Amino acid sequence: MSSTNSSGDPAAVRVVGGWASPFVNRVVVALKLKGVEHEMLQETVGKKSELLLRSNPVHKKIPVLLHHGKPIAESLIIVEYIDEVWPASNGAPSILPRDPYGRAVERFWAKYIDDKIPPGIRVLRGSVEEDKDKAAGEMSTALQHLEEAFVKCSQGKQYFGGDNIGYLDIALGSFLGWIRAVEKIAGVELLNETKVPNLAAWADRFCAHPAVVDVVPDADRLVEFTVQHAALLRAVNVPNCAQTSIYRRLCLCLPHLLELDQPADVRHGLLGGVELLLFLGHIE
Ligand SMILES: N[C@@H](CCC(=O)N[C@@H](CS)C(=O)NCC(=O)O)C(=O)O
Repeated sequence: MSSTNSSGDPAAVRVVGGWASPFVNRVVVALKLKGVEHEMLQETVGKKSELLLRSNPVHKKIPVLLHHGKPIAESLIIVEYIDEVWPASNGAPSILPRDPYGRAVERFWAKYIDDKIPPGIRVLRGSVEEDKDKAAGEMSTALQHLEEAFVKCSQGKQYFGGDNIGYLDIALGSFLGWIRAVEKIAGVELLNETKVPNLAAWADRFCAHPAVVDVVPDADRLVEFTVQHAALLRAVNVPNCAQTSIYRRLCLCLPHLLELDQPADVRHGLLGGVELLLFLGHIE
């Protein structure tokens, strides 16, 4: 659960999310930028809540923003909604540019980011079985284009949005933890200071911003998350496993294993149990 100042009733704004999701982090950064008080409802990995299924019945994905109980899904749509409902005031910046052309340009690049970055991350973290070299090459090309976009949009200032974080900063910045994590997991260089110097310097500035620093997780935490998630998927992904007592035991430990507040030694202990079952051949 988290909250920031302003806007009165804490239940007025709730986010159905999860700490490791870059899409959720977009919403949280936007709310923090605007100083909007909100409540985080953390979903458990591997188990969708009734609230999520009810609030986003089409995609069943996080994030969902609940504003006075009304659900809004899709991270970029939510960010635009936040910008409209809480317009620039008292130091809270505007997220999208004011002029229609500027908005069109930023929406173009935000769509490009969503088309290119998440699929590459999925391959490089190993959740999709595809050619990793090809994925790394495609991500590097995308980052090269985004380096050029940064130079044009920022016009010599600190962020895509100029003097403050804007729409494209949020759209791309939410992936920075994962980009750095997959660099470690796959042993590739993506945000390379030689190839994309402006983007590399922007990435450090973005992650240090007060609206971001506690939101976008660091690479090591995401690497640990990836290892645990992969072990669980291996464990539960066996034919007829739902009939087995092992599966039932995994279902008991799975919701706890990846939770944010679980101490690392407890998570490691549970993971060790899963690995031992794998080793003993109870599950493949
Ligand atoms: N286009 C969506 C993507 C959301 C998304 O992929 N969320 C992931 C978590 S990072 C999710 O809920 N996955 C669960 C699933 O696919 O069933 C957005 O921008 O909000």
